[in-house]
Amino acid sequence: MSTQTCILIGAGMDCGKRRRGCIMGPDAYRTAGLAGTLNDLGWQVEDRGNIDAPQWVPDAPKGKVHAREECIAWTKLLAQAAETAIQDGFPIFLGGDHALSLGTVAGVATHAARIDRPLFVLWLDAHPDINSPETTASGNLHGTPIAYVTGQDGFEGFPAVQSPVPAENVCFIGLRSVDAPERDFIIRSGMTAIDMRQIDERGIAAPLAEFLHKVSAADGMLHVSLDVDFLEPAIAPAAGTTVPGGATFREAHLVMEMLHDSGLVTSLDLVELNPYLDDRGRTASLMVDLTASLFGRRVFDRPTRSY
Ligand code: B3U
Ligand code: MN
Ligand code: MN
Repeated sequence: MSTQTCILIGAGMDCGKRRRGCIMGPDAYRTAGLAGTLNDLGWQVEDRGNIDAPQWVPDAPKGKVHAREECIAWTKLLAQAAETAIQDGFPIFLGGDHALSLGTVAGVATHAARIDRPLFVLWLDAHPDINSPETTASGNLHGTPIAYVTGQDGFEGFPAVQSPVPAENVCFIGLRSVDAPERDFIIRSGMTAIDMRQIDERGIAAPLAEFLHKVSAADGMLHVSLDVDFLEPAIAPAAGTTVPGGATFREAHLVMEMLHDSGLVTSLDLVELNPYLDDRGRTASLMVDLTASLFGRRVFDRPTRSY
C-alpha cells in the first residue's frame, strides 16, 4: 500500500433500498474498534467523522425507483468526499448501503484520471449491482452502482460520471444472485465475473490472482467494495439481503490477505452492514477483522507478492 495514513469516512446512507438500518453502520464499525485495530497494525488513522445526510429532499413523484432524489444528493456529497480523501491517504468508506458506491467510485475515478492511472474495481458481493434505474425490478438503487460508474444510461438527474471505469477493469467475486438483464450485460461487457461455482471448482485464490495480475500490469489503482452479503450469512447475519452459499470465513480472509500482499489497493468501501440485524456485533467485528487482514494483519510475515 502506498501510504500509511488511512482516512475513515462514515456515510450512513440508507436510502438505496427500503429496509432501514445501515444508517447505524459507521458507528458499529467504530464500536467494533476499527480505528484502534488499524493503529495497532502501524497505520495512522484520521477519522473524518460521518458525512451529514443531505438536507431532506422531496422525492420525485412516486415511480418505481425508491428515493432517487435523496440518492442523487448523497452521490454528489460522496463523490466530492472521495475525490478529496484519496489525495490525502487511503480512504475507507464506512457504509451505509451499497448505493454509496455511486459516489465513492465516481470520485476515486475522477482522481485516478487526473493522475493518469487506470482505476480497477473489485466487487465482493453476492450481487453484481449492475441494474440501471431502467432495468431495476426492485427499484432499489443499491443494485445499480456498477452500471453508473461504468457510464451506462438511465441515470437522469445524477451527476455525469466524469471518468467512467472501463467495463474490462471490473471484477466481481462471489456472485450467486444475478438478474436476467444483469447477466446479459455482464456477458456483453467483458467484465470478469467469478460466481460461487467457479470458486467451488477453482478455489478463490486463482481467479483473484489473475485479476490482480491485470491490475499490476496496467499500474492500476484498485478500489475494493466489500458488501456484507459476499459472506456466508451464517457468519455474517447483519445484511438485509442475505443469500446462502457465500464466502467462508477462510475464503474471505484469504482474499483480504492476498489484497494486502499485492500492495495494489488504494480505497475501500465497507457496505450493507445493518447493525439492527446483527447478532451481538459479530458481523461488525468480522468486517473489522477482514479489514485488518487487508491492512496487514497476519500470522507470519510473507514476502510481498507481485502479481
Ligand atoms: N439485483 C437485485 C437484488 C439486489 C441487488 N443488491 C442487493 N440486492 N443487495 C436488485 O434489487 O437490483
Ligand atoms: Mn451490493
Ligand atoms: Mn449484495
